[in-house]
Amino acid sequence: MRGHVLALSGGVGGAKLAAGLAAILAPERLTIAVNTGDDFEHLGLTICPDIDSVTYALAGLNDTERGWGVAGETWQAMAMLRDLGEADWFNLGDRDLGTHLARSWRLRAGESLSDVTSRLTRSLGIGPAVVPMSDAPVRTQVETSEGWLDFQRYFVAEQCRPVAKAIRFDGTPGAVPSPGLAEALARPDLAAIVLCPSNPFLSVDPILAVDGVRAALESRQVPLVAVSPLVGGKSLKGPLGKLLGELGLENSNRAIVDHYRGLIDHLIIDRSDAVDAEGLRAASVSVTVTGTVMHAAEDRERLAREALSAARIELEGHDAR
Ligand code: FO1
Repeated sequence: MRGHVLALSGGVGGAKLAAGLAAILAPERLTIAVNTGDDFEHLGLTICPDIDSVTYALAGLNDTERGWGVAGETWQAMAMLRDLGEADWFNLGDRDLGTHLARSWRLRAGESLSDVTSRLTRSLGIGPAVVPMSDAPVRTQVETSEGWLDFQRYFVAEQCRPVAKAIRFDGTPGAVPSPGLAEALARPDLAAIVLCPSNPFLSVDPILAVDGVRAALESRQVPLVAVSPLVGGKSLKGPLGKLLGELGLENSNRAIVDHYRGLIDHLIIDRSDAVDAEGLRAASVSVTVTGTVMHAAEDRERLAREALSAARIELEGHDAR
């Protein structure tokens, strides 16, 4: 099948698959809608970590070792901030700061997050539409033994150490999909939806919490393929394994499928979790077992091809570059 592909993504792992999809699909065939629940205001700037992870990955600027930010980054501004006695728990690289400055002043001048994101991604030569899940602020918060923490406090300042009891997305209900996400969901030529390998609870659930998105996915007429973020029952980066335990769920793909019940048709899982496949098929989800760890561009593109093939999407002559 030809047609348009909508990818839903968080940061890091999701951004890698998004980059793989962008490498093999013609730009006009792909919309990447990104979680903004991790966004926050810091030092007067609006930081959108997942949008930036996707943007840097698609522009080939991302730091693959660290998993976030720009490769070859320098930290002079951070050193100055520290000397000035300002908050230094959230690391802002010099080049990355340029992104936050460009975004923040334009938001303050009245542009929407969609407009700003489009401007930034086009300036960096990115072809596919990268859109926020919503232009309205949605803020993920985690309830811990220390009370409700804003996402970056929990994730970066506390390094996910406090035990998580519950998660909420402040601003929902009430946040409507961004124009780009709404348009992609309503496209007559929408042919597939891909859930990138992002944390279901922290990165995908905020997208599903945006008004109408879960309902749109539930009533979809096209295949929805998810790539599991688990590798050997754990996430490569981030707190998914820990979180599953704290929420009383098992560390396996069964928990992912149960969480996405009614939403996904197909789950791509890593070879190291092959033992999960039979149980997933019994739960009426079709399964691909393959290598899901994306070290290099070839891995990202191969996994993207497998996701599209599971969704019965054909590549066309002008797709693969
Ligand atoms: N993650 C960290 O663990 N420590 C940091 O200091 C940090 C800074 C940072 C700055 C800009 C940016 O776009 C992302 C940054 N991240 C940092 C990642 C961020 O916390 C993301 O929300 C997570 O990667 C989850 O997707």
